[in-house]
Amino acid sequence: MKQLVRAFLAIVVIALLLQYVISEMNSSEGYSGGNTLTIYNWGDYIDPELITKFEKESGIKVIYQTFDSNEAMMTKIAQGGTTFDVAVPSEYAISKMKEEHLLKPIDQSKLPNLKYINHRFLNLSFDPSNKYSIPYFWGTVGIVYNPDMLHGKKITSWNDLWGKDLKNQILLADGAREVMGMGLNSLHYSLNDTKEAHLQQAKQKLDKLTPNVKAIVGDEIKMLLANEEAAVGVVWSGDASEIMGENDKLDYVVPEEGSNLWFDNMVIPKTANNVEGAHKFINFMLDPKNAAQNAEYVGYSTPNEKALNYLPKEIAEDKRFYPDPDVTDKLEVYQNLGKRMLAHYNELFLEFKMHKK
Ligand code: N2P
Repeated sequence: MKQLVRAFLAIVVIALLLQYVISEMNSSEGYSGGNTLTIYNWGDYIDPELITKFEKESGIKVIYQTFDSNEAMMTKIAQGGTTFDVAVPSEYAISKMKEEHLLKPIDQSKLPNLKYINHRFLNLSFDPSNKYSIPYFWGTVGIVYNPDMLHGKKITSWNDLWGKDLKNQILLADGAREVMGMGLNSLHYSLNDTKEAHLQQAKQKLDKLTPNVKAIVGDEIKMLLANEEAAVGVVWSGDASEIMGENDKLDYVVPEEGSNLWFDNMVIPKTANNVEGAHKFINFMLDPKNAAQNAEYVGYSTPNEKALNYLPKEIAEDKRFYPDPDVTDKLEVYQNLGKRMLAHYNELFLEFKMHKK
């Protein structure tokens, strides 16, 4: 009898343990349901205090996960097995996700704070009428550099980066579109070019940059540049603004050959479990005070017109990070080049990375 009781207890313990392990696995894989909300965002892209504030205000528990490229994020969502409620892709990725039926429509009647978004950031071609996406941050791609480390040299163009004086001095953001875009733009081609000959030329040109490239890195690029581990970085504007907050010797320039203008928007993936909570969170992030707090914390530019009133003047009026429409009109937004061409861009970028190693 004793043995039977022991065996029974052992089974109960094992069953409980299994249940615990499964629930842990689910939560780490973006499981949400009940009163939880799973958010999938870029690394270093939110003030953690805002998550706590949202949890307190809404009574919803947030599970927060990060990604470091649109490609990684899309693969994960397309694979299934996750239940992300909110994600933050960039424009070409939003267009691709729409095409692949990976997004749920957004109910704008649940977003009273949408009125604070500047019209310049609404109804853009990747999502006319904002049926699937709501602005979060925007910016450019450019060069952050340390004139002191370059003996006072000013950088103004992509082609400056190929100079012999920059040996082992450049850090590149780890993005396929960004690096390929730099190669294409440096040859005065569009960063949405699809001609094979142009792409090959861009790849060859990038390979020639290799001696000057110290590393291709993720979010640590900010710390490395602020600590003067390298003199030059190819970065998203918001990262530049954060780095310059740490080290005031640095400057940021959008190269004269042209560059990228990008938009990161909040979306509700098809796999969402808590659509109601997702709308609450999106509306919370659209609140001008929250949007300003977020922009000040992460260094990126807010599309929220009213939030600008809550930002320190030196941030809101810095034209390097809040360029006027006549400047941004000259930049290019990444187009959704189609599944095959996007995969080809990735391949070329990976080959460049291998060449670098
Ligand atoms: C934040 C990265 C922002 C990406 N770490 C810009 N699309």
